[in-house]
Amino acid sequence: MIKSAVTIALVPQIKSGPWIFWEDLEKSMEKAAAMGFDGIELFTPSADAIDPNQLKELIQKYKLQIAAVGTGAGKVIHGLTLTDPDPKIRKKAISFISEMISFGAKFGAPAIIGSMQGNVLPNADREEAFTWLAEGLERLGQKAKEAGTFLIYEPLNRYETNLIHTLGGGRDFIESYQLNNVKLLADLFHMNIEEGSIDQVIREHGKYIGHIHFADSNRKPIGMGHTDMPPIAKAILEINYSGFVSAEAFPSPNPEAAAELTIQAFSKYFRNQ
Ligand code: LER
Ligand code: MN
Repeated sequence: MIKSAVTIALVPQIKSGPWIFWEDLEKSMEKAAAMGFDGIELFTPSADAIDPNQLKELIQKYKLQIAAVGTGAGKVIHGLTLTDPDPKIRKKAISFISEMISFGAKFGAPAIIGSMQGNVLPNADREEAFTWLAEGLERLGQKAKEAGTFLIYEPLNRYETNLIHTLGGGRDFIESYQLNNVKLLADLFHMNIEEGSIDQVIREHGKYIGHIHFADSNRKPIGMGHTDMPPIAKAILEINYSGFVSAEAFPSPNPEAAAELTIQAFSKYFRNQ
């Protein structure tokens, strides 16, 4: 069954970003649980920012799952990416993400590689950057496997990376480098910018999709933009997707209302069929 999730960001440096809840962890979890979400997606400054025992108690208390953990703080706070030309930085990026994988795996949650993929720098060799990315994803996919989970790679829109923008590009990359244990993230906001037909692309890449970011065309909660959601929801159901549909959207008009709009949209499209 498809599961609902809402994002909680605990990284002050990304405060203007597309995350629904910003206040302290427990208050956000209490609200998410009261609204009926199945899980939360967490963005933390590092793998040791939250005491795992405390988080274990909270997820039991509020009956929430951890849908996924974001790794973007590695770039925002420490300037790390998997495609930095400096091997020492790439190594640090791999260690940062490895620790996030171990942290998430304690809760059965996969880690997401979004902005940590980086960019090909001007005048740099594009093939070399793809090789570094593939090396990183292969090692981290292996690490996730050992930890009992999988790794999520997220194609981002052209304004955030110059590497891979579409699910098709992600699939070709996984296939050509024969990456193991790496799934794709279908972020409906990025897809709205980069894909032709979102529902068709979802149908074509069903077996590759491991996580979904749920946001409208303007990155506000579903229903606040012009994305034509019914055919997209139909495609998600048709591929028998059983992961999380997670609200990575701006807290517009405010976190509580954004979460409410999200859970209503989620119920409309995925529960009351
Ligand atoms: C960034 O735009 C994004 O979609 C995140 O999920 C990646 O860190
Ligand atoms: Mn995303």
